[in-house]
Amino acid sequence: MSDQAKLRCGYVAIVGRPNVGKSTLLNKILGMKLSITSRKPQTTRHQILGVKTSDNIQAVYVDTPGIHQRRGTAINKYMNRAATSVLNDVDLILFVIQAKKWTEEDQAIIDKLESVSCPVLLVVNKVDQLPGKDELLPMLGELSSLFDFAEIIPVSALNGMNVDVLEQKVTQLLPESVHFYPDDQVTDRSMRFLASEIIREKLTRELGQELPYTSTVDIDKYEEDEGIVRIHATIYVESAGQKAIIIGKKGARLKSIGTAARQDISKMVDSKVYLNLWVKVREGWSNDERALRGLGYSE
Ligand SMILES: Nc1nc2c(ncn2[C@@H]2O[C@H](COP(=O)(O)OP(=O)(O)OP(=O)(O)O)[C@@H](O)[C@H]2O)c(=O)[nH]1
Ligand SMILES: [Mg+2]
Repeated sequence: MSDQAKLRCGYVAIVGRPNVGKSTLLNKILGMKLSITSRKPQTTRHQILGVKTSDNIQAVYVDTPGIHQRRGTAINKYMNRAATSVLNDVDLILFVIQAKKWTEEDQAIIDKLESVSCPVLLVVNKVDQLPGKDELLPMLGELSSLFDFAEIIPVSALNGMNVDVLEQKVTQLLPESVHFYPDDQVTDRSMRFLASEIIREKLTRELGQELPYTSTVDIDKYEEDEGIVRIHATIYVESAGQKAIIIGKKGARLKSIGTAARQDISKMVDSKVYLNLWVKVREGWSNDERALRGLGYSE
């Protein structure tokens, strides 16, 4: 077998504080929308695998929830665990930060990286937001003194700038290995799970700042019939007030969340979709370990 034909495969964790663009980056690399994104921090709540296979090379990316320092609730702890547990289990780490916005939360992640043994690439995202290019070089210089990064790569996950350069670097750092997934597989997640995520994205986007991390989506029924997918889903909130906000005047808000979700799910499954959404109150679910497990938050 020639050198060129050798198989390479490895796990690549995408980590960073909330809202720096980790999921946007994964979607750009895959060329499709797999992981949900929003302007609000703490959008991603679970690990999600995105598999990219090009000829003899397979990169298995792991999108993770933003590592944060908000204290307390069970769901916040679950999200931090989901993000940090990958650090010692992967072949390569992409540590994503936002250009010109270094925070204590970024520093806390550097401290965690000190104990990992795989290479770490620093991905400086959102460089499209920098007013001038001359800011870039001094900034990269400063960042290089923080940690022994394998490389520092400025990108824009949103418009794709330099993402190909990042992918080339990833490829070089992947170990020789057989492929872990069939070459046409894109994720380890079921359509049922991805449908619940799409509904949660629409909910997050529709509600903006009004509803912090107190809603979740549970799929009650997911049935594929001839030519149509029928989904019954429940949105759980923590109070009657939150329920009223989501339903909106004469049900208008819930309807628009449902319509947007149905369109995206339909695109994903490439079929007609019937979507029935309910909103229910389940007090304290986000701080109740048992309730969390029942709602799909378990390792
Ligand atoms: N201008 C600009 N905006 C970006 C870029 N990448 C991501 N964003 C925006 O930043 C926001 C957060 O993006 P996400 O991909 O959801 O961020 P995340 O790191 O996955 O966030 P969590 O899942 O909450 O940890 C969204 O509004 C994105 O559109 C970029 O390169 N440039
Ligand atoms: Mg995310």
